[in-house]
Amino acid sequence: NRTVYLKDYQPTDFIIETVDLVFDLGETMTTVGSEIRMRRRPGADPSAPLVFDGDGLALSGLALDGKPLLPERYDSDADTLTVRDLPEDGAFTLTVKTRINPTANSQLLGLYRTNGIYSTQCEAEGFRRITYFYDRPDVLAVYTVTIIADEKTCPLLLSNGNMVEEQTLDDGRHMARWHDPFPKPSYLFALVAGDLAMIEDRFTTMSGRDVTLRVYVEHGKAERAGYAMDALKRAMKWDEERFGREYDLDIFMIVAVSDFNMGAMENKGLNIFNDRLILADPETATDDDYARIEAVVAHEYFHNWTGNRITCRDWFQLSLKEGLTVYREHEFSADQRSRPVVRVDEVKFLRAHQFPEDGGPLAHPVRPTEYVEIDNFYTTTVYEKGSEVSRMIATLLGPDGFRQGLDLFFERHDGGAVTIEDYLKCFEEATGHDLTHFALWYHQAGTPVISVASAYDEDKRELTLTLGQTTTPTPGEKVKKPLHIPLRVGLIGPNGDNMEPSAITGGEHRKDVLELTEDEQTFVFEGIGARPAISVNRDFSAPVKIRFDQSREDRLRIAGAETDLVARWDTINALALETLVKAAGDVKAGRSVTIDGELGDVLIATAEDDALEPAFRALALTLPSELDIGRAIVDNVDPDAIHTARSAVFAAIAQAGGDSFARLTTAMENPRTFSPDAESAGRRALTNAALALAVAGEGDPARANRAYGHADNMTDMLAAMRILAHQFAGSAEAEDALSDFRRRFAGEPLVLDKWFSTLATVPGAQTLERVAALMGDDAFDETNPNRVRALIGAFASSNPTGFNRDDGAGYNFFADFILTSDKRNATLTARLMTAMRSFEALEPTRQALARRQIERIAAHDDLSRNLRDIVDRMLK
Ligand code: B3K
Ligand code: ZN
Repeated sequence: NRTVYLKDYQPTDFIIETVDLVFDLGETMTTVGSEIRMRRRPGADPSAPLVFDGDGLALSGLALDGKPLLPERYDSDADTLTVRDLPEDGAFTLTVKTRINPTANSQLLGLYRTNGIYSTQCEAEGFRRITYFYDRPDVLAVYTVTIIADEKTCPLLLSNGNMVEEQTLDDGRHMARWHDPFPKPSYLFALVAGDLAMIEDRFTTMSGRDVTLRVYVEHGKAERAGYAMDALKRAMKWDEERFGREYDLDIFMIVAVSDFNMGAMENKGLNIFNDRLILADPETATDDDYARIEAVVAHEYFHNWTGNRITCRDWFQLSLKEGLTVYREHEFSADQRSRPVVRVDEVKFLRAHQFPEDGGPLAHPVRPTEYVEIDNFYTTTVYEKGSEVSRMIATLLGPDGFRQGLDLFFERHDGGAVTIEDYLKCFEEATGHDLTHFALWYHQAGTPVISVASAYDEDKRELTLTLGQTTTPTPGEKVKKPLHIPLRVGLIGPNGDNMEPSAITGGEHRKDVLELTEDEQTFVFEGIGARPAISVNRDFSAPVKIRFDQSREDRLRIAGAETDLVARWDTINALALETLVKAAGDVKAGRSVTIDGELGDVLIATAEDDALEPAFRALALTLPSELDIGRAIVDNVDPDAIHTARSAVFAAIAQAGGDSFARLTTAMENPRTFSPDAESAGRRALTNAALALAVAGEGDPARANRAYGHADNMTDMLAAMRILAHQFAGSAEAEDALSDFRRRFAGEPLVLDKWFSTLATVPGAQTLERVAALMGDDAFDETNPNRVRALIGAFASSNPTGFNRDDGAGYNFFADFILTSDKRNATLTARLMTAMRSFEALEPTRQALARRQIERIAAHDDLSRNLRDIVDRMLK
């Protein structure tokens, strides 16, 4: 297997100026003609051959300046095209012809045809499955694309940029020509052809330019595209106001397709989306779906500047566009919704996905230095940790400093393919800050652990905080250095007020943000009249773990009074987690589970506090999941003990707050007509969190059953069904709701994904048989990534007791699936496989069974490069 190293980066020997592509679309045979205007790079070796990338291609024609090339001038195989004796200087045109089969393309990478729609996915290395090319992000060219297809089945012919010509041809065919004036790398190329419905709107940019906006969806689904369109317009406006970024073409298009490997793709002027991230109406989409659609539509739009106008020099710089764009997306969501609630969701996501990645066999820096398969590096580390790194820059520089640095970045690098260093330099030059030490966040993997010790001196009115930092070794990186960490700290006085120190000494700080730079540092807060409760990492200012042996009394003060709601939630959550971890230990040791009353009191008081927004109260009322508990236990994890313990704690809290929870299930008034706004969503979230507890306290599904029957929107309906299915598994009520749901949404694959996931995550050993049987359900389709993730993905990654059955049957089933799926769709399969990346945290019996199955997969010598890379790293 090839390994690609950052240190080997070399610019290409040739520069491409323009690319003229002609697609003659046929279901099983599409011909692709590519006319490339290029020249040798000044200073390049005058005898160097041209070496283009391919992937599974066959060359069907090759010409230089219009004349066919003699066989001795070139070599081609599936993966490479080499052309020799090209002009030393001066421009020339190379014409390359290939034939591809879009229908047979089950990898969903390159040009593929599913459901009658031709569409493309080229990032990262899909363009080379269409034609031979310099398929790398630092080769920017101006594209003209001609599409020829049958007019009846493909009335719609789309590509990047603006349409410049349209013509009817003979034999029922027609053509359209698109021109994109902005030079771009091949990974941003896109083509869509087929028959789709469309909604249209307009946007006037801040400089007064009129832009046409279109969202294309399957026929019959146009009414479900309105929310995505609305989110797009809000994102366009926000990016102008917040970052001064204006859209640059006359048209912006989004196409929703049903077979898509990931969420969405930011192709220039023609974003292609997984339809689950576009389609929404109250009957079929949950509040979470709406929030996700808003975020991803914005994310892909924001890429127009961070990614497209300025792109990456090479794929090691992926976080340059992804981390920054996630940060922009997060800020957008925070401005559109409740900032603290959005932030808590980000923290939960980071802890559930990025921390385990960073602490396991697949750990890598935000900017890796080597890869075997770049597809496997679209990770939560590159995306979400990368976003946290940009957020920390904003924290260290302040909002104005961040904006100045970003303005300089846009001004200096527009039209460029750049590196993380280029990005950091802009902040340094714009603000005078030195980010040399800070840059280590990009290069060192692992989650830092911050230890906190405090001492209060009443006579001196001083609080001393001693802060240490360590990062545990990660694969290939034994020695860790201290990072530059911005840590926001709050002091909460005896009456719950924020205490302001008269001075902070002992190290750099920017207002309440301490700047840790060494292994250990001591900060002194002066002018503190009483011993405060210390709230560390407010707003989750740094993506770190905190070890602070704080008194229960202080934590209860924070849980009840902290004005930074992120830190307040964090403390409430930590109190619950501590109880749950202890309970799991009790179960494992054969002791009975006891819970202290204080936890219940805190949860109930928070849930009932009308001064807090409902969405926050719902977050507080949601106990850490079984997976969260497992991660907190760290090793020797026994999923069954955790399940028993969590159920017992849940039941005890449900008993303690029975009246409150029952009252809260009806207390939130919702307007008669459904609105997906964040506030209404928050009320539904609180109602449903309370419902889960209320029925647990009552030990009777009746209340959930009624809620299911009365639900007039998908959020409430799904919540009720999940409560029935998970808390009353096997009951007549649960089975009735499940079969009602299956029947009601028989023609709605995206809604049935929620049904598959609900069933796949029912706790307990028996779920495996159900999952296996569901693979035979008419609605299941193993070629569709959404179905696979909804059933198999949910089972493997979100059902700890079902998947980790103590007889290993879950792993065996999964490994069988992985081996067949790998032949079909390697990207999807490698991603699924990461569900097992933390197997070494399991107790010894399960760990051995899991390892045996991973080894069984690894023993096959015909694995895709994607899967090979993942299993090899997992077993290293
Ligand atoms: N840039 C794409 C992701 C491409 C993944 C390729 N394996 C979507 C996004 O991050 O916006
Ligand atoms: Zn992105």
